[in-house]
Amino acid sequence: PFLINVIEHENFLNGKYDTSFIDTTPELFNFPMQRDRGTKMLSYIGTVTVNGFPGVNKEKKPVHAMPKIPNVENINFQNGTKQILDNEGPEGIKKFLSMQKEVLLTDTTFRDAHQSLLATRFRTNDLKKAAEPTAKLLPNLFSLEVWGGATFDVAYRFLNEDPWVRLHTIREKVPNIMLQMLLRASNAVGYKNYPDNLIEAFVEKSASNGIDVFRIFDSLNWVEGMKPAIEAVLNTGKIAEASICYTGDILNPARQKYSLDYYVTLAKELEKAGAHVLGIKDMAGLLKPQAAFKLISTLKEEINLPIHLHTHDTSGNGLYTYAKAVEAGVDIVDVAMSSMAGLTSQPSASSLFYALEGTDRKPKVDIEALDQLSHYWEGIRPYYHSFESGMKSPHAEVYKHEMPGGQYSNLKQQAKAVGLEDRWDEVKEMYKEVNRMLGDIVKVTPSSKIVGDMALYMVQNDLTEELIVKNGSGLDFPDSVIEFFKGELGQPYQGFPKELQQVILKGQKPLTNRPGALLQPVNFDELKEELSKLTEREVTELDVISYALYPKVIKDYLAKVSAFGNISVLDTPTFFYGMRLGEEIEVEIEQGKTLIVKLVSIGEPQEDGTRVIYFELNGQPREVVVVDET
Ligand code: 3PY
Ligand code: ZN
Repeated sequence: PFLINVIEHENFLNGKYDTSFIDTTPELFNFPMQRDRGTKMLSYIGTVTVNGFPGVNKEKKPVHAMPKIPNVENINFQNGTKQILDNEGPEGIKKFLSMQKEVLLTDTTFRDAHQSLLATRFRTNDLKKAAEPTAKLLPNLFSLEVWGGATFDVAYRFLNEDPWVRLHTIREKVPNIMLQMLLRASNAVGYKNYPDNLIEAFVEKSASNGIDVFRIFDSLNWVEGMKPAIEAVLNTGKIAEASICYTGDILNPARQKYSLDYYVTLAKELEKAGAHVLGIKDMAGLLKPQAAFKLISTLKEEINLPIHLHTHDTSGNGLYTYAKAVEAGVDIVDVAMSSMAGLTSQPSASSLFYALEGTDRKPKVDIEALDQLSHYWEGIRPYYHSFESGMKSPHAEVYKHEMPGGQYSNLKQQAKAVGLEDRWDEVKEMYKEVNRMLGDIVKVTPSSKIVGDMALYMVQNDLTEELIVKNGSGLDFPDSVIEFFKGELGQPYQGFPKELQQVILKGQKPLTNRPGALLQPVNFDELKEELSKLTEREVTELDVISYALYPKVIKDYLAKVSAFGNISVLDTPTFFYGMRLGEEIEVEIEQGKTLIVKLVSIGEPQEDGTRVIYFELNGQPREVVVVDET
């Protein structure tokens, strides 16, 4: 299948992406404002039926078996970590962790698992149905990772839904387990450094709208760059899980830039900065089992914080790494429900459960519950099959190129888009080479993108390091690479390679300070006024924060909302494929208000490029006109 996984694509990140039928057909928005919700929804269904959905294979709407939602009607919520945090604060959580002999689990199915396997495409409509069952069936989880990372902009950009609403929805259904998010420190949930006051406001609102645990990382492990985010989280009274990103190999004598000492020093700095929990974020899955044992046992001696380990199972060794980490005393590990685990995602919760049988660290979870939840996700996953990466088996090569799981398929798509599909092996080799040229940097969003962009650029232009140094003044380097060398993402460990920096910057002076401290603070009142002009609905503080982070994305999102209304209520197959002729669906547009929609027929294309689509809405005939983009 042809997959378009664009979120890391340069054009996309520069806002040059193609929102095809929406951007190129302004007449889509020429509807009278008073159009009712039903008609707006029919316009969406008609449009997607005729034109398809960006990135979804153009095929007949598949028929799926109904995913089985675990029935938890007769089960009560048990108190969990959320109550401990609310009653006793972060210190209460630390105390609780110190008393557990069993390893605790974070379920990543609602965030990283689908970010890593399905280009972050899970919709709130599917997530929300698993939220209450998860909360009731797995009350002993440490946390549910549900937000942050790429989920924020993908929700607006591709799913036409509001990530804040997702947070509220899940929070309402999960009163007993802490909700966790991934925060890219000064990059928040974006790809660049933002002004400090925006980071503060974003963290404050994330906390007051439901986030309990903030996993904070910097893409260069630059503690200076993490401090404002850590500070902001400490001010909310929630959990600051400051994280080390793991790269290299502490066991390899030839790769000692990132040595055991390096990580211990970093961990101590994070402890000093006020972290409640130390996160070890192994974003590419490079932490080998014996290295995990050594790292965790050393950190357990050197610092006085609970340790939360995150890995990706790309190499196939994830579970072995966890087993060794558990042996070394790790407090919490990240897992996904089986049907959403493995490969570039996290190791499976059920597999870990069985692997630890016979030890006193076996997690306190109900294996039947894990199975039931896994069956639900197994039923949901096929809805998103167009977004599968195509990786079918463990990929131990990751130890060589060190590409984060989420980047692998993206970069492959980018390579394909610029005609380098046949040279993919060269691109992987070049990725490794560029990492070396850049001085061996930590590679995780957004620093990983710099390495990827440069690798593609070099392969495409048949460049070597030598040619770059020789002919650099005449070369037009990728923007992300220039920004990196300018210091706009912060400072890499042991600094920039000076010669290459001079070549790339062509005389410009790099920053040595923290970029966020130099950026103009965001004027929220001004933005609110600006945003109010773009929408007829009332603008909230949350909208303003989103707008400050992603102005163009929010503008596009609001335009889609005014054309189509709230389409997050549609079931996922209808959302991606529209309807079959003669099909009838029910759409609950709000609690207790259901529309019955039947697609009666699709008119022939007219001279002006439109088609009339004939529906029945609650038994009454309705027509909508859509632009045929095919
Ligand atoms: C993100 O920043 O989205 C990540 O998941 C990095 O690993
Ligand atoms: Zn991850």
